[in-house]
Amino acid sequence: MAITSEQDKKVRTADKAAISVLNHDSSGVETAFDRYLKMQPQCNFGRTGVCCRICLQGPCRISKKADKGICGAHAYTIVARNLIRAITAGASAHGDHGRHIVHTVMEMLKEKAPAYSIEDPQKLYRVADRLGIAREGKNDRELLAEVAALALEDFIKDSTDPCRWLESTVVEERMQKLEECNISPRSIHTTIAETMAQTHMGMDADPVNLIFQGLKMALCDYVGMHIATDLSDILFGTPKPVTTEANFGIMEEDTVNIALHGHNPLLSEMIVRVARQMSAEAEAAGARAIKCMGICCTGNEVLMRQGVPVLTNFLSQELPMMTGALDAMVVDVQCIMPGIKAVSECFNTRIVTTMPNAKIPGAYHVAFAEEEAEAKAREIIGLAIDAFKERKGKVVSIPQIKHKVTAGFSMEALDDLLGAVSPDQPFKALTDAIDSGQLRGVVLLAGCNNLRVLQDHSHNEIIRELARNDVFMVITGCAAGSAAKMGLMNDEAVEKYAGEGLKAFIHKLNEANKDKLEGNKLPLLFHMGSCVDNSRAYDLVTVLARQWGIDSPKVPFVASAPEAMSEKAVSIGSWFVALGIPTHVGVVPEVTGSSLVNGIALQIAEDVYGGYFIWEEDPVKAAQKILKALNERTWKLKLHRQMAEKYDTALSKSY
Ligand code: BF8
Ligand code: SF4
Repeated sequence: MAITSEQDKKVRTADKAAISVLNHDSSGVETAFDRYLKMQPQCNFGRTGVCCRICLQGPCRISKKADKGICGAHAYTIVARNLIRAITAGASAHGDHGRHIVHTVMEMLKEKAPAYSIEDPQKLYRVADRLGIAREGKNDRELLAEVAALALEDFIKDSTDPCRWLESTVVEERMQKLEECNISPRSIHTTIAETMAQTHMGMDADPVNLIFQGLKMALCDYVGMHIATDLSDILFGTPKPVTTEANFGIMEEDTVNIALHGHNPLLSEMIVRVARQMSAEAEAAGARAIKCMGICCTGNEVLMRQGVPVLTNFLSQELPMMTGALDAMVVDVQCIMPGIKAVSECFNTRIVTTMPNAKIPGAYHVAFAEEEAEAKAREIIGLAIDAFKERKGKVVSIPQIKHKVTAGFSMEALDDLLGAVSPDQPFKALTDAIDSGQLRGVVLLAGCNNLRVLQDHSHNEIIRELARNDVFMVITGCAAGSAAKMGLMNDEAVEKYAGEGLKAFIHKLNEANKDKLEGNKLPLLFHMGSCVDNSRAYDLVTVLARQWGIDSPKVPFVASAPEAMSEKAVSIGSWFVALGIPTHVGVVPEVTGSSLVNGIALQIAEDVYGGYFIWEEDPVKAAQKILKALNERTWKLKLHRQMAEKYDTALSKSY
């Protein structure tokens, strides 16, 4: 979207509630929207990946004047090294998240974390079966101990056996491919050490070797997030459809408003639970109730399991405070702007950090501890109630914008819904719809916001265009926050935006599941959760591949991160590519300084893995490219099936 006026330049968002806050704020408080403008122009060496700061002789910047670094490193080495260090940081973040949950499970099994329990034994059985753990004669705790021990092995083992969470969740042909290319990782922590060593000054200068290591690292990202998803479901329940609301209008003047922000459900689940028990304390302070609401991926976690409303997504995380109505923002890890502290000072919001590795100077810090999780949650809610007491009676300005949201579509929930149409093979309902041309394929919308593009605009344009073209869409992360805020993640959006095929498909599911949905109807986009739950999205690829009897690069599935921002997004995109999926990124990553590395991402990756990147910032053109990628795959699949039928042979394995 063209930025035409000075005001538009400052307000780089398509979210009406965010615009309203930015336009009406007279406090002069600085937000990311201002800081982005102050940061212009940004350095093109960094932007294209050709700045090396790996040793103390640097920074070395590749230019017409200097075509190599001081040590002789070419642009391709520098770009590849920077890229795979970003992947390593992303995989470390997801790995750390997953390992924290493994640790909590182990503490729980030692009776040291009394607030946690096995909420979903059925999920435990499914995970144990998938990992090949015999269940006979074992109770749930013994079984969980074995699952957790295997999870820990995927973090630390030194043997070259495949990671169990990789091997057990991808089709056999994909695993063979990863082994053949020597990118099947030993374990998460070993691979982090390998990659950091390989990218040290004076180590690997071969860009192809570096990129292969980067893909191995990215697969560790996948393993870490899959472990996080599985164990979170076991501890807190596997998501089922829930309906609630999203955007700033969910805040109320007379409730204690608490935003839960970050990624890890370990504390936020406790806060939601304890908030439900503390209504008397809130009423004593003059509040009608305590209202929890989510930001970023912690928001997704409590949305899909507890029906907690969505406040906002990444880029507008500072703005809810500027309404004057937010009493506390509780943060755990990742994607937390340090800028929230300065904003909070002007608006009486308590910023509460909780994790030892994500503190903000001057903020309240309540150290999270598994053994006293409920007491910590109580302490934090107490801080929010104190803030409410100080705020009571003061003017607040809450934009009255909110939309209905239906979320919580885990693979289990999809299996259940599709099973109402096709009981013996639930996902055949989806493959049949694609085979018949009713649906064009499946797209995952994922990823962040990024000030390089107008907030939420690309997400929304792409979603509408794909809906119009009958694409079945799943969604995670801040893309989901965007769709929720803008009124796209509900049944009304089906009627407004879906093409005839998609509409008919969703109507059929509604009809078949009438009793289960209890008056609710299915949304335009199927919310699978937080960013770690991109593991669920890839489980969908695997299930579809198995249903068709093909390897993943033949599945008409595309991933798209229209407003990617974080190193985690770089990592996720890279494993999607290695696992055979075309992946659109709407903000060109820092690789264009090497035509060789850029060429690997855009083209050569496809020859080797079947997946490849698509860089496209224009959302309309991006939607066209995504549709083209889906069409190529449905066409090829159809042709191969026709040939197999005609000559009575097995379906071609090639892609
Ligand atoms: O892990 S989508 S801005 S919140 S990185 Fe961060 Fe990006 Fe949001 Fe979730 Ni994912
Ligand atoms: Fe420069 Fe080489 Fe050092 Fe990088 S590793 S900063 S290119 S001398």
